[in-house]
Amino acid sequence: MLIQKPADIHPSEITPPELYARRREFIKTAAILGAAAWLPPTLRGRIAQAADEDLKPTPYKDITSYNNFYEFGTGKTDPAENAGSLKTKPWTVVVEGHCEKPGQYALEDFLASQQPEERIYRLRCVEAWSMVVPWRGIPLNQILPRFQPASNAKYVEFTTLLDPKQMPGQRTRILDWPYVEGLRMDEAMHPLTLLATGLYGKELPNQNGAPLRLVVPWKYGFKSIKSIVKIRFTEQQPSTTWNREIPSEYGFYANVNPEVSHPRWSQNKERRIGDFFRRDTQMFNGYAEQVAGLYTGMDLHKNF
Ligand SMILES: Nc1nc2c(c(=O)[nH]1)N[C@H]1C(S)=C(S)[C@@H](COP(=O)(O)O)O[C@H]1N2
Ligand SMILES: [Mo]
Repeated sequence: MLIQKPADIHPSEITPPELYARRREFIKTAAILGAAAWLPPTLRGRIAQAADEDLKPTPYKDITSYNNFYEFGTGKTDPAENAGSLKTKPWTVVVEGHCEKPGQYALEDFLASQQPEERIYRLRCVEAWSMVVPWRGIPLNQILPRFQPASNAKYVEFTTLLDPKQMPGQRTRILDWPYVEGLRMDEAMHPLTLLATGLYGKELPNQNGAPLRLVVPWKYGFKSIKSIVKIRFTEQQPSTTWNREIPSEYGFYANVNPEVSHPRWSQNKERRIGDFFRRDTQMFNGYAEQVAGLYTGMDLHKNF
């Protein structure tokens, strides 16, 4: 696939990274610098720069104009052009499956007026491009317990709105609509897993999955399902859109893994939108320290 020529970055579009950077990232940078203290100043400077660069938010313009949202077309600029007409208010989320409190919830009730957090995450697409997004969202583990999942709820399935009138892509058969994704319960409950309601401190633009979109930063972007209308607790592993479409290429787990190639291309490098050179892809997209434990004892070549 083609990578667009990076757009010019206007200083006015750059929100100071420190507004969004999490404390943990500061600590990480501090740790890296601490460890680098004995290095010659020039090299130390370069390492500091690398740590900052790694989480420097991609410009708002790029995050909101270079998208994957097949419900609005398969081109990268289609969602920004076509998603404007999606009606996101009012919005209802259906909760069903193995839980004590199933039902239809108005979005506000579903979120239970919880205070969203601002978090900067890397987003790595399976097509080997990446960006850094300052999300606004609520950790999924603050939402799911309210529905009291049963002990046999082993997985969570997420479904996107099905409405061919509003979503022109659904009038074609490029995918088996509606878009469905899923997580194992422990992945869904991991503190990094977010239900995003915004980015750059603003409401989520439609092309980025308004009004509610999943963000699982250690997995390939296709797990981050957009415009969610249904959450279902299941006992069996859900059948997910891309896995159903091409099982040899897209696994259920879809953890970012530079050691496991896609059948048609390597996954060990990525191009950050706006960069010229490619950079190394990190295990679990750089979140190994936090999430590797979820997969101990699993063969990640088989469970790709
Ligand atoms: N409903 C739905 N969700 C989706 C997609 C889609 O086509 N439909 N594309 C996925 C893919 S492949 C990626 S890389 C990310 C892109 O998110 P972004 O456009 O906000 O960068 O959304 C994911 N979520
Ligand atoms: Mo993707």
